[in-house]
Amino acid sequence: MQRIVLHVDMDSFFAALEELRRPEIRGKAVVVCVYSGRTSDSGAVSTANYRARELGIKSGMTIYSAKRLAMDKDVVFLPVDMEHYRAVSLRIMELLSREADAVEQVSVDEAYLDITRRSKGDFLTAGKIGIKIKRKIKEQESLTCSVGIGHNKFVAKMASKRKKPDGLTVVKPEEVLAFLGDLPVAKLHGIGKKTEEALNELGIRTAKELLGSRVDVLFGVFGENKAKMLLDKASGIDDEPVEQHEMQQISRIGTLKHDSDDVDFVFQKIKEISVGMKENVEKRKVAFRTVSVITIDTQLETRTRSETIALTDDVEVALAVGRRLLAGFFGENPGIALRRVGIRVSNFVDKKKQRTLGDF
Ligand code: TTP
Ligand code: MG
Repeated sequence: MQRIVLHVDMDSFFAALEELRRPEIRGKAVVVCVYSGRTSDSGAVSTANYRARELGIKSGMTIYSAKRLAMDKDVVFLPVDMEHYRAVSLRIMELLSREADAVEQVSVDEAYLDITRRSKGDFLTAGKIGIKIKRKIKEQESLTCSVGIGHNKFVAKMASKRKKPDGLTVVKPEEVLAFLGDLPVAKLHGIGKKTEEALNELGIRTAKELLGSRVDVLFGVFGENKAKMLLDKASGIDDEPVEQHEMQQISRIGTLKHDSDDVDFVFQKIKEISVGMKENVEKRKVAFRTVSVITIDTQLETRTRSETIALTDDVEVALAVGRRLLAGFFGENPGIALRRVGIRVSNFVDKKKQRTLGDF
């Protein structure tokens, strides 16, 4: 059957999440930053929304440079909140795993899905799966993403980059050469700055020129392995399988019926959502060492409290620790009401590979 891979990449992920939970900044240029703390403006831009990108602001630049570009304009600068982004990312990855034969998460906002069986190797069906995934993410999280579909990971990745934000690009095997042909070599995923410069020195600027170049010259400059890799990229060849890595944590998050600062009421919710977690812990046959409680307050600020315990596979133990952590949270944050709450177990040991838990 024709292999089909789908690549999903969320649009301006961290900035989109900030806009979502702060209605007052929606529609403005938003820049999310990692502040190093040295001076008030030292650090780097993590991401910028599309509005801010129009001003030339982008990932990786210094906050100082971004502020210069933002001068006199209405631009919102915010610090990163990784805990919040990871919580949403987890939900998206769970959603994706229901839509694929296998999912390989490659970053907080990006994943490859093997959809060969689901699409029966048919690109029209694959395109419909792409539309469905975009709709589900929109419905569940109010977020847009860009999707690329191809016969391997490399083509799928290149396709998702083609139209952003909110794009869907399907590239059939017979279209690959035309699709890649005019792209500058630096746009081919995996070709870095140094390689680009070396290729440019040989007069090679596009994928098509790379394919048309003299193989002996490429071998001479780059060595056989790398030269072959470059030619594979220019022609869209990639045999890497979509590799599903088991997640190193299991968690559940739920929304309270009403905002609350009552330990018993909130804990009841944790108990409720732990049922799904227990099933997963049993299915995966894992034992864990760390229990965390995730709290999201009415201002949508996310905090995590964790405790490391003796190795166990008993979710009841996790619940007892969770209750203690929750009580600790309310003790230290009097008057703060919660909107959502979550529980997580992590720091796994695979029981299948261990003889007895008593070994620990
Ligand atoms: P990307 O997917 O590269 O960027 P993006 O989602 O913000 O924008 P788009 O995909 O629409 O082009 O990265 C995902 C997140 O990772 C991004 O929101 C912030 C973070 N990130 C950094 O912290 N530093 C970086 O240099 C990059 C590239 C991303
Ligand atoms: Mg992205």
